[in-house]
Amino acid sequence: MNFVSRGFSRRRSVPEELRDRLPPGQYVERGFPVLTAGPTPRVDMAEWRFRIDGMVGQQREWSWEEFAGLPFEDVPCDIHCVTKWSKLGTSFRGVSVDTLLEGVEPQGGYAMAFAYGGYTTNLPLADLMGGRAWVVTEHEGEPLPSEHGGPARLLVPHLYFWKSAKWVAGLRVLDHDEPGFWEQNGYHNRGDPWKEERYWND
Ligand SMILES: Nc1nc2c(c(=O)[nH]1)N[C@H]1C(S)=C(S)[C@@H](COP(=O)(O)O)O[C@H]1N2
Ligand SMILES: [Mo]
Repeated sequence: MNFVSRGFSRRRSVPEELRDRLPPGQYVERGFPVLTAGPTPRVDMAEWRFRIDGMVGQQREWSWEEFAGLPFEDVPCDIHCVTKWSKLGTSFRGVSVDTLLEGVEPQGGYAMAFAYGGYTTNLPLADLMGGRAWVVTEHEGEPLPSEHGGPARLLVPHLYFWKSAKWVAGLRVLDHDEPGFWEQNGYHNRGDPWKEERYWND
């Protein structure tokens, strides 16, 4: 009775207590791979800004010093890359997008995250709210390394990791949905790892 697939045996090597945290088709990665389309942009801290603009009642912008004065929280989470690795039980520290949206008065239901270096990714505003998205500056107690998006990256752990824009520079609120960089290049528009929303036809 040799009907157990190889994929299944790989899955069985996951410790019992973590098994129900691994979405379908993913494997556990203990390191932290770097995946970037293009070079790592150099971001000068004196020039760094995080901005919320677009269809808003009130545009907001923070310098690094201003941002550092916002309420930070620890974010223990699992992250899932569309290339099939998942990193379970990691942690970041940052400011929740709910906090950043206070007083902004969004006039649309969508957002485009934009980054130093030109990367973009689109999300419904709902996926950025409700304590599910952060702009993080630390990983596991250390400043976020530049190859992982430092000084600051978006973190949206309930969606595939391409939605977590590294070197994030802001959020543009839109009244319609528009595909970002990977969403124009074959990746799924939303990217829920539990539904295996990897590519256009998933
Ligand atoms: N600015 C920017 N953000 C990005 C990317 C990128 O190329 N540029 N790649 C995305 C993809 S596809 C993944 S899987 C993760 C990888 O993050 P990591 O390098 O910290 O593992 O970042 C996402 N955010
Ligand atoms: Mo990715």
